[in-house]
Amino acid sequence: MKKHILVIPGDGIGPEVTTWGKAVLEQIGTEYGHKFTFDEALMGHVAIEATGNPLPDETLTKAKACDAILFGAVGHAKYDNDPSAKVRPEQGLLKIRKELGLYANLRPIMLFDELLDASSLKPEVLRGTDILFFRELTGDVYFGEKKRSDDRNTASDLMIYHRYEVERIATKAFEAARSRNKRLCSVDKANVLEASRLWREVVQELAQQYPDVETEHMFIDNAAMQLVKNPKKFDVVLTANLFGDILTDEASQIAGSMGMLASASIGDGTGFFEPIHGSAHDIAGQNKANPLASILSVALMLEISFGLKEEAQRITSAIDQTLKDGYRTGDIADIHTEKSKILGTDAMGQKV
Ligand code: GGG
Repeated sequence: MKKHILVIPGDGIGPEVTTWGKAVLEQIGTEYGHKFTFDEALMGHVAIEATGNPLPDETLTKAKACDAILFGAVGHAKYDNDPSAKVRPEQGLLKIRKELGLYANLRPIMLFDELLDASSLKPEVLRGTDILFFRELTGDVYFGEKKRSDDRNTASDLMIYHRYEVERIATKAFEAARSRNKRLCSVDKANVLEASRLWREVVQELAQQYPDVETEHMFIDNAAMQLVKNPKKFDVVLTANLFGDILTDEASQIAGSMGMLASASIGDGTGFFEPIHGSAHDIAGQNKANPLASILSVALMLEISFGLKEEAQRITSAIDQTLKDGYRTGDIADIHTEKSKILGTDAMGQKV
């Protein structure tokens, strides 16, 4: 198989972790006889510094022409301390999602047995958890109109959803539920928000077409609580952009660390694969970041975009073995980890 992959390392720890995602792709290419070619492009703070634009035209052109995208992270502490900044790294990420029609963000909460102790939750609560989140990605307050009053003392972000936006992601989630354990939980705030009432209405209508799928509706506040109380309760979780962003960061603690969660953004065309973690500037350039989420993102790319299931499985098995051998990055190490087996980004990538 021949595929052309665009690597967008981005900011902070993005370049360090995507190096290892790319290296694993190259290794898979060698082992299985696939020809993967690569190009690189700028996005986020590095792109602002180089061109003034968080998503340069050149990056978008390359993104539209490739077979899949491996992305790292965007963000910089500088903007966190300057909330009035007009141009921000995250705008690049939001724009590329919109431009590529990447409306469905799949976030699997995959548990490696070896990491049960790395979580702050009890192993007996965690064991057997396997959740697939569908986070809507191109609507909600992220894209609704933003306003600030002339005196700067009042601000609003419009939470907006259209029927077609809910329908298309809900369809993907129902199809996934059908191929898994036939359970879907749609998370909203329909007791308060009109956008959530539309969300629930559309999901309820669509559920009629999937009588084999047990459909449940849950308020976001309850879902956030249930997720840590009894994560096994969930199988496919369908939710909006903002709720999904927050809920999956919470869910990363089930897997042991943000450094363990990969994601696939899909929609009308090219797939976009990235760890759920951000740019983590506090540890950037220190060889401390966990590369496993980037490597797992590559496994998702192989399976979802290229249909290479065996190759994807080969990657998860390699990670499983590395963890069984006792190797950990700092974020997933615990009191049982031998000091000599706590590795930096590069050594961990090399082991896998
Ligand atoms: N790799 C994920 C990343 O870079 N996250 C930073 C960010 O801006 N996230 C916003 C979002 O995912 O909606």
